Amino acid sequence: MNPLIRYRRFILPAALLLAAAAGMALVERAWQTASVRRQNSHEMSSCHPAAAGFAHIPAGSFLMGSDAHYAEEGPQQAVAVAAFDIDRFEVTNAQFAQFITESGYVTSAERATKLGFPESGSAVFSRSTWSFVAGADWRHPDGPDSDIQGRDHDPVVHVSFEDAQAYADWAGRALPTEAQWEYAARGGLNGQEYAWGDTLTPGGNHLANTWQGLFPVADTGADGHAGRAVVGCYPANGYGLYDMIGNVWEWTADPYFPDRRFGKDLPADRLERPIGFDPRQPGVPVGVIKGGSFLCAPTGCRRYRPAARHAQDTGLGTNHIGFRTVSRTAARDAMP
Ligand SMILES: [Ca+2]
Ligand SMILES: [Ca+2]
Repeated sequence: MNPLIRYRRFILPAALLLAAAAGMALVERAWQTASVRRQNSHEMSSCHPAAAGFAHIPAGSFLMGSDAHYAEEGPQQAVAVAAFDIDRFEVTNAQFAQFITESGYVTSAERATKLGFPESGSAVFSRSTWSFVAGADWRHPDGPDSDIQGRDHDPVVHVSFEDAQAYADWAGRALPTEAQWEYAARGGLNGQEYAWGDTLTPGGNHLANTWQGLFPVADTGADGHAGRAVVGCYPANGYGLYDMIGNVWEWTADPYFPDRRFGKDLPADRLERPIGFDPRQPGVPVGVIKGGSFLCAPTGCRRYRPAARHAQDTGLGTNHIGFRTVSRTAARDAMP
């Protein structure tokens, strides 16, 4: 048989695939360019980069979790939380820099060899994929050639659980428990899907920095930002808190278990607490992160909801995980 005839059934599909890939790349580049323009104009007009401070969260009970989405979010149950106060914003690069200057602390990413990684660095999502990038750390969020010049009010990233805990200790504060975090994120609404109600984009308005478009190929930035945003660019929730949903994921104090009730009787002292368990990465110490990030899309990760939770290697920060702190309290959440 003529080789051309033999292989022509493969040639057309291959050509179509190549054309599709090239087309996707062009679309991605065009969207990214447009997104940067939207981001710049958005940050000029509606962000609160200089804002700081705490919000008081009153004691109360709420429906924690959800039975309508991912299995690890259930069961939905009533949980009582004592009063506390919480940072209104994600911790920023400027705040973290002050901590580093005053304490001399060195982050996990900067001493990654001691944690078993081949060299210092961290996990970076870039060009549609995750990779370990040598030299990536909080000062170099996208890799060694990047920096945080002019990004004082971006949320700090590439912080491990240990780093976040060290900051909280320095500040005389604590990381929120999972229950505290979710209670605060709901902003006084009870049992609703989102931090602002039951509709993701009410009236077509985007109320958090997430991902629009085909994940992980192209983020259209329809919400005003493709990638991290300066803190405080989206409306506050009912408690006056910004970016509880989206922008960057946030560490909680709690170890991760597929069923959150496994942790309900653990001692409050974190040093006495187990390292958690995630069947998808057995043997890896895992903590609970909440809120989703700029990478959460309807087609990829629908975790831009207060009930959503995710397991994260406690030793590994990434370029989409940060944190905020709460006041110290002796009271544990009352989970049935
Ligand atoms: Ca976005
Ligand atoms: Ca957040």
